[in-house]
Amino acid sequence: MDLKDLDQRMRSLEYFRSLRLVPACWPIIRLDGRGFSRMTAGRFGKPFDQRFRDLMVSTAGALLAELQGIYAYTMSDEISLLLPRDWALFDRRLEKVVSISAGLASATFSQALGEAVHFDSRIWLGADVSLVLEYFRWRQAEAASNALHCWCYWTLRKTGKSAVEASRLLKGQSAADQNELLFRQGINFNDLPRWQRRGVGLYWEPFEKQGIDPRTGEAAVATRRRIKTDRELPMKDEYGRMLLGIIATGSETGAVPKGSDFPP
Ligand SMILES: Nc1nc2c(ncn2[C@@H]2O[C@H](COP(=O)(O)OP(=O)(O)OP(=O)(O)O)[C@@H](O)[C@H]2O)c(=O)[nH]1
Ligand SMILES: [Mg+2]
Repeated sequence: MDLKDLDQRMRSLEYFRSLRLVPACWPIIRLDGRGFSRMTAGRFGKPFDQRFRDLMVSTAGALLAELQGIYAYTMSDEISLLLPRDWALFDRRLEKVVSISAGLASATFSQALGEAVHFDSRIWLGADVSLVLEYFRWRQAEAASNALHCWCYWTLRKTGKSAVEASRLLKGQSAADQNELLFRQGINFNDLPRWQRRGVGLYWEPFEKQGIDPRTGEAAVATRRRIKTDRELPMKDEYGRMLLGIIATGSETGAVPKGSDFPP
C-alpha cells in the first residue's frame, strides 16, 4: 500500500478543513452550556446564583485572554467573545475556532466547579462595527427578558405553584404584565442587581506597574493590561458608546486594525 496515497486520500475526506472565517469581518464566538438546566438544578440558587455567575465570568476571562479577544459578555449560561477583525489565530480555521473555544470553556468551567460540564460553540460574523453593536444589544435585551421571566417563574414557584402551573401562568404575558406580577409580590425588577438584568462584560484595561528597568537598575513605570470585569453595564445607546470605546482601545493597542468601517 502506498502510504503517501493513503495519507492524501484520507486527508481529502476532512471535508470541512478548508472552511475559514470570512476575511475582514468581525468574528464573535458564542458558547452555551449544554444541559445546564439539569446541571444547575439543586446545585445553584434560583433564579440567580453569584457562584454560578463567577464561574461563567472566570470562563469568559480565560477565553478573552487565551483567544486574544477584545470583549467578552456573559449572561445566563452563555458567553459571547468578540475577536479583532484581522484576528489570525489558527489561520481563522472554523473547525479549530469552534472546537478549541468549546474545549477551553468546558475545561475552565469544569476545573473551577470540580465536575465535568461542556459547552457548545458557534460563530457569528459582522461585516461592520455597527452590526457588532447591534449583536451585543441583542444579547443584552435577551438577558433582560430572560431575567424577568426567571424571576417571575421562581417567585410563582416560591408561592407554591407547580412547575406546570407557573409556566402556564406566564405564557403570553407581556414584560409589563411580568413586572406587575413581581411588584405584587414586593419585588421591583429595576431594583434587582444590574448583573442579573444586563449581564456582565469583560475587557482589557491598561494599568501602570512600578518596576525596575533591568538595563539601568532604576525604578521605572511600565504600562500593562489586565482584564476588567464590569457588573454594572449600561444599556442601549450608552452601552453602544461604551463598546465603541472598548473596540477603539483595542485598535490603539494594535489588536484591531484601523479600517474603513471604524468608527461605523
Ligand atoms: N440555578 C441557576 N441556574 C442558572 C443560572 N444561570 C443560568 N442557569 C440555568 O442555565 C439554563 C440556561 O438555559 P438553556 O441554555 O436554554 O438550557 P440548557 O439546559 O443549557 O439547554 P441547551 O443549552 O440547549 O443544552 C437555564 O435554564 C437555567 O436553569 C443561575 O444563576 N442559577
Ligand atoms: Mg445551555
